[in-house]
Amino acid sequence: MIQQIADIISGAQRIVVIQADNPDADSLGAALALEQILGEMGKSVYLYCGVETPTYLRYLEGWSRINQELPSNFDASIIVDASTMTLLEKLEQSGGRGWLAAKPCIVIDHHETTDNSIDFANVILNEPTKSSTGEVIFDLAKQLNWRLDVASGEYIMTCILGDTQGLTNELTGSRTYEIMAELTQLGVNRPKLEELRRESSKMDPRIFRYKADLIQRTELHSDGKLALVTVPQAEINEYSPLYNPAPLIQSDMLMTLDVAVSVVMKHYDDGKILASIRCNSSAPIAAKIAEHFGGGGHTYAAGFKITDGRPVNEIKSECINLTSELLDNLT
Ligand SMILES: [Mn+2]
Repeated sequence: MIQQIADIISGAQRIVVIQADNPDADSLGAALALEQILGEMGKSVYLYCGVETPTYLRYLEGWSRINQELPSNFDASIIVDASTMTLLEKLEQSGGRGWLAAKPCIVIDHHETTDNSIDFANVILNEPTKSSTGEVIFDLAKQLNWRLDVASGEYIMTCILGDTQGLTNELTGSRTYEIMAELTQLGVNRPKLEELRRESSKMDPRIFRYKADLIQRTELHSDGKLALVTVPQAEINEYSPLYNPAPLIQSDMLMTLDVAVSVVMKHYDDGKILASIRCNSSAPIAAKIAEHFGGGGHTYAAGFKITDGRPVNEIKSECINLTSELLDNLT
């Protein structure tokens, strides 16, 4: 498989690197690392992603070189951080699938599940034991004697830190630490990368004050286990363009002693209500709450939408009662 990858790369001059429709630090870092590595080898590399790069990732120099359309002419493609066509809907819609299938295609990934797999790929290098696509690329580079420099090393470290949430989650393996050490030896400066990321995620002073407001207004119910706040249309208008109110407050809610469930309810003038639910590991009930209101999601993160015109206070009381009941049933 490694040899096949080497052959495809050496036989190609113009290479397209493709990110799926859910760009994150790993897929972006992987794409930029490949651009750097292959560029150093004298290849021309074209970066593609069907959706716009989220603003929180734009601290990575290079995001602006990503195109939302495939080039008319290329010799081979590399899809990073995805092994399923389900995540390549934009490409499918634009008819890009046929273009890719006509040329050699390599998939580099680390995801366990592969339903609806990319059947036209010539090589699928998918290693679920690795923390990130960046880690797969690092090991691939070692095997193929691809030269890594500080720039590609920084992108690979960004991949690893992104998917492992700063080396804190279970994706972090012993190899991950070894690679972090090797990248550090190469000259990659982790504190510098952290500072760049922090700088770009700083909040507007208006948001800082608004956060205090939300904290003041947060109600604690169910013996302090449920934290809930409602956000009216006027605040959505004023603050949502700067920062989404739910992520602004929900991790702080869950870091409050006894709080196990946090709910942020946005209510609009036209009667629509959008709720975001997050839970701690002690209360795996987010999906159950959401499903009661016709929504859905995961055990610890879910949401629902009400459009039948029922007033927010009614939905709120129902949510408080239901959550109390579900919490009681846990014990
Ligand atoms: Mn990944």
